[in-house]
Amino acid sequence: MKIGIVGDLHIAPIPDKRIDDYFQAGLDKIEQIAKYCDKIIFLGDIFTSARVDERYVYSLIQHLNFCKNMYKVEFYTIIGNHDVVHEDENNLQDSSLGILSIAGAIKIITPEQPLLIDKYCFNTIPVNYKKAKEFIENVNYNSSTITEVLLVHHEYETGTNCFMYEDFKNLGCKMVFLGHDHKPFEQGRIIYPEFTIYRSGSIMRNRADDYNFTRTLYYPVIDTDLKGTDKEVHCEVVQCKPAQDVFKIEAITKQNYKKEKFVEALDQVIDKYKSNISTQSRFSINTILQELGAPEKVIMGIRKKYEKFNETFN
Ligand SMILES: [Mn+2]
Repeated sequence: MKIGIVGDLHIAPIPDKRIDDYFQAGLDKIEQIAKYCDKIIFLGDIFTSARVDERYVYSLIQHLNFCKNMYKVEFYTIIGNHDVVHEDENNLQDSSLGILSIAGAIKIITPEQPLLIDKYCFNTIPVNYKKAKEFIENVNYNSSTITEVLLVHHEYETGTNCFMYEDFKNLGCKMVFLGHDHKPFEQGRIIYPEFTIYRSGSIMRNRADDYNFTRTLYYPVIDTDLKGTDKEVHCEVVQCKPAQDVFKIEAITKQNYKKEKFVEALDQVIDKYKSNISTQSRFSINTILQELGAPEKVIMGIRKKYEKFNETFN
């Protein structure tokens, strides 16, 4: 049996940087995945807000039911921060995701109701960071017969309110799948002695961020027939249009231009600072960029470039 674990769908409203039919693109991707998998588990943020236009909700219900009938697939999800008001699972009944669930189109996995498929147990933690942090302090999934899988809709080792390796290492789960952050891990996963953590990113490109112009969309699949082998989890590519066919041309050129502009300015400033002995002691690329008014995204991009070549960025 193949279980696809799919990153944020983020249905509606249509992002202003897109020129194609974003909603239809989402439906097409669901169908592609449904053709391949027996079960599909979403990692939260099915919707971009707790209440979206009901036309999207009903079309999505129809489409999920169509896929269920056509491809004999089942849909599940955990709850994402965008799916409920105030990051509170108790508000599910007033949300678009709640309607999806009541309509029977999708089943919701909660900490109280984990999902058991074959010899795999899919657990999750609360969507609110503080509650989630308290929750995992009292959890131990250790089991010798069942593979415990944790589905998480939170930041990991980056940003504020993020989880760290230490938070998960003693939980007794073998795999952790992350939603929320739309940007995938560079290699898709990080392997630790205790568990492997996966982040494949959103299957949608709803923001005109640099990485969305170049990346391949994919999702991890657990093949339960290959349990215990090194092929137990593999990745499947999601076919989609090239970036230039879905994003406004300004979105693409603006991003490239912005980055080039700052890299160029930075080079000039570094040259200047380097030849000036009196300023060398307070030389900081980060500070220079801040002074130039570089946006956080650009700073991050440059920082990554430095780190890629093992150079210090401070
Ligand atoms: Mn989210």
